[in-house]
Amino acid sequence: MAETFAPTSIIVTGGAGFIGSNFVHWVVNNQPDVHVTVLDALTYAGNRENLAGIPDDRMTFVHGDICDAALVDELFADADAVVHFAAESHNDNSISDPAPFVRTNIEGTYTLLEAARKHGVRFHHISTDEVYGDLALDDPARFTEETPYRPSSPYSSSKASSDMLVRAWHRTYGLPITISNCSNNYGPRQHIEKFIPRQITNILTGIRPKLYGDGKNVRDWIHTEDHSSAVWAILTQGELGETYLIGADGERNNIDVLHAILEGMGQGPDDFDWVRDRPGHDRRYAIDSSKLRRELGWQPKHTDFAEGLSATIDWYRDNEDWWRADKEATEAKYAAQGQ
Ligand code: NAD
Ligand code: TDX
Repeated sequence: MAETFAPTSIIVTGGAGFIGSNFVHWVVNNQPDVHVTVLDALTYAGNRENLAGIPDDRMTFVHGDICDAALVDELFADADAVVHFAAESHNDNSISDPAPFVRTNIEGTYTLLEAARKHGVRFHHISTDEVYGDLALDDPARFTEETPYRPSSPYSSSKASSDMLVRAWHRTYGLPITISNCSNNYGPRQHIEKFIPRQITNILTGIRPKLYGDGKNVRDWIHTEDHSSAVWAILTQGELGETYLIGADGERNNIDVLHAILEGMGQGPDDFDWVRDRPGHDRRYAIDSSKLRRELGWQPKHTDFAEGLSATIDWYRDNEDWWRADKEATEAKYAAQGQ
């Protein structure tokens, strides 16, 4: 399908994080005419190294906060579009301290929307399937663009709030926006607080993996590179004001994913600990991405989960320098929560 919007200068917020950095690499590798300005506060989750190797003439890195209205205003004066990834992204952190989630996810999105409105910048908002709450394990349904919002955690309710703001700025002010809600991402450079890299790096450091509750919670896994290609398709071909769900038919329960990690790393199937469940733990997420596939012709490439997981395990094994310094503090935080 032909692209209907061809930006040459985009701002990527949160571009030093897991998914944002993957998107920046994807654009640099696939879109030679596009210059990227990354705006990232380099919180505990941001890492400048995630953007290593990108030539200076393709990317400008700005170390700053999306809540800094003066800085955001200055950057938006020269941009065609913003792709907004920056967020506090971890559910467990939102339960122990919701304050930064309200600030970054809601106030930060508001700050960006106001600058976009002033300068006429197109706005693609990155959101999550968690805004739809959860599904029962035996429910044949999957989330669609029509599913009502029913978020469970401080994290998902702050993301739902930001989605509402983006919609309102379109309806009221005519801001050119699109929104995508994606399922659970995996791949290289994901922070080791998250499920898959936490278990891989536990095994690499001699710590037993930790499974919450009964382990039957289902997540719908997608490789982060497929998320990036979908975001580009929506930014350039999506209809203004529309929401697109992104998913790759990757439903799996946590115990099956953990067993795949244990097997792939030479451990026995019982070599893990059951730990305290997450309060309010969503049972199942499942995405129906047929609108995105039908209307924009998008397809995931990484459809073999075993292969993607094995490459992810190799990446953490080969890049211990990237995660080692964070491991002790991350596990100390979990231990204090009984997890
Ligand atoms: P991440 O935590 O790895 O990265 C977040 C990035 O945002 C970091 O680089 C951090 O420094 C930056 N940041 C945080 N607060 C900021 C602020 N106030 N100003 C500027 N920068 C700030 O997150 P991720 O997993 O890459 O998620 C990126 C986006 O994708 C988020 O909006 C998240 O809600 C969404 N999402 C994530 C998943 C997933 O599985 N991880 C799935 C669907 C949607
Ligand atoms: O040690 C663990 N043990 C465990 O059983 C951890 C860290 C998690 N879990 C479970 C909880 C979830 O059922 O694994 C599942 C995945 O957990 P997370 O990696 O924390 O992801 P989740 O809460 O599903 O949210 C993720 O997907 C949607 C991202 O972190 C969000 O940013 C995104 O919006």
